[in-house]
Amino acid sequence: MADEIVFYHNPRSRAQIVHWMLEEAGAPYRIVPIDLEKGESKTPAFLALNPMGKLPTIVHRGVVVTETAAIIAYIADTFPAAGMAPPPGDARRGTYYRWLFFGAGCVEPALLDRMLNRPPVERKSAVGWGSYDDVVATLEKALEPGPWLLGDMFSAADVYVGAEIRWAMMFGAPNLKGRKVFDDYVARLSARPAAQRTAAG
Ligand SMILES: N[C@@H](CCC(=O)N[C@@H](CS)C(=O)NCC(=O)O)C(=O)O
Repeated sequence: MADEIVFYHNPRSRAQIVHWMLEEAGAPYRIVPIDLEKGESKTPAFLALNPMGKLPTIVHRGVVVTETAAIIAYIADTFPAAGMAPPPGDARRGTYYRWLFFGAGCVEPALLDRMLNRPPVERKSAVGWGSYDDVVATLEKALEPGPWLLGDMFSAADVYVGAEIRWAMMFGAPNLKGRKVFDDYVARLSARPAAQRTAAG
């Protein structure tokens, strides 16, 4: 297909989030499987696309996009009929950006602090994501009104931040599973047909 997105994928990676997003958006795509164990993300051909040698990576209309949050936002804007992002000029766009960037800049490093048992930093004021506990408390507050981060509007920010929360719960990160706000949010996310279609890879 002429306009299809070439999607370099491995289901046991952050690329899974992009797979879900592609399905939510109804975007045309073709999967190129990448075996990370076999070093397929470190070949000269792949490194020419993404010098980080990482997934997810997409190519669309001759342009390479990397970084999960950027890819998610790109798909939302490129396929606006899916209604996955408030359009520019809509006040909700501010809230949308807020949580998308919070996902990449705060949730991701805070989760990795916990999952990798990194020692807490001495001066959390100097660290952009503060602390794991502050990040979780902030998410809980954002999700309390529900059902989504933007209230009634489901958006690409839910795909990204929701996938992070779901992943963290699966790996036993503290203070998520068993808290009603997070349990209910993840149940709503998991019930989405696009999430179910891509759950197996
Ligand atoms: N900042 C990147 C991180 C991507 C990343 O770390 N991907 C992992 C898989 S989840 C990867 O490709 N690892 C293979 C490697 O580094 O060799 C993003 O947000 O997409």
